[in-house]
Amino acid sequence: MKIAIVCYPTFGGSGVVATELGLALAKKGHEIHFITYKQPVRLALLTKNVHFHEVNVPEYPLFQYQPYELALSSKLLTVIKQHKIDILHVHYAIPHAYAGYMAKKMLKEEGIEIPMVTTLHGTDITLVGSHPLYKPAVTFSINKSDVVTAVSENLKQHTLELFQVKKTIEVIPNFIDLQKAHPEFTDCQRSQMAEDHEKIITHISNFRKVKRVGDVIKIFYKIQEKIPARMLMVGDGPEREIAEKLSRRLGIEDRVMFLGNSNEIEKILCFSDLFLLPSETESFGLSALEAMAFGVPIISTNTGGLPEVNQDGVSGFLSDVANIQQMAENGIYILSDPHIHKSFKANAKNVAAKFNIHEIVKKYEAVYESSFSNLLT
Ligand code: GMT
Repeated sequence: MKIAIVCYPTFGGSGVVATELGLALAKKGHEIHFITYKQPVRLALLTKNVHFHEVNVPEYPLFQYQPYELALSSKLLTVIKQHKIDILHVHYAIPHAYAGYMAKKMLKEEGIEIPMVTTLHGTDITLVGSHPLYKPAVTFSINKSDVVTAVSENLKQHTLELFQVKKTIEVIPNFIDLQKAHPEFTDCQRSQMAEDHEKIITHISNFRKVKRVGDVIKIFYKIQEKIPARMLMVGDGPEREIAEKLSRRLGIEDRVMFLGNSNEIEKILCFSDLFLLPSETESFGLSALEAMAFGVPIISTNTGGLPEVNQDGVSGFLSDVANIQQMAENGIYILSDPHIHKSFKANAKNVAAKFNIHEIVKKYEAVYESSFSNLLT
């Protein structure tokens, strides 16, 4: 199949999922066309089956806001026609599903019908999409998609509660390429980050408010009182400065390293002993799944789709949002006994294996097939 994928090219989870899915589909022989404003961060190589089309929005002094949706829908029209694309798969409803629908309408005028699959990722529903300013357009775009998927059961339920959705929403969870977390991966360089007797605790996110990075620092503060440890803060965003200030205020700045955005997530997870994700909400928690695939136990909150990923008492522990004390105690429990740590590490890997990319890609292929019949009815 020839598939056009629209996504955000940045470090966010939805862009990562879209890119990894496209690459996996390309490996299976599908022809993939990524259409977005910048080459996606995880898209290192363009090959025979992987193409990238950049959406340029020309500056014009009249526009206070550059009309990205307009440029995107025009680009979609051009690419779909030129490359005879079979399926349009948009990740993140805003504004991709909206622009996709416009492209579909324009194409129909020219006698071309193409199904649109919309994948909802979370913040497009929970944080942004439900705002009264966007809600009518988001509802419309969801209902005009030929197939709608959500990355967790929780996100599906949330979408049905928040929007008047007339479509069936199919749950296709996010996934992990277990090959990338293979056991013979030896390039860990743990010694660069910590002494042998110290544990390495990691947090990876976009440092937005919803991630509660202040809680990460507070949890780490309590853990390092009991266990020698270092904290790796990976990513960047608006709350980074607050977290940096807090670690200085708590006097642990020499134990907390802010690494910024990284393309070396695999290396970092390879030497991590524990992963903290105390988010306010999380439709899925892809970073937790990535950590689990490397055998890193997870201390997370129990909101959103997190319980579908992190199994309480198995791959890690779940706590109520802001329950810093309990999250710290759970972290200490896992790290303080090598046998317990080992068993949580093995469990984390086993749970992650359920999200094997090969199985999930098959589900998307089935969705693509079904989208043709949806279009015909
Ligand atoms: O919050 C983020 O990390 C970014 C955001 C995005 O849109 O990329 O992530 C959302 O989609 C990810 C991929 O499906 C999910 O793993 C994240 O849980 C979800 N974030 C939230 O729901 C807050």
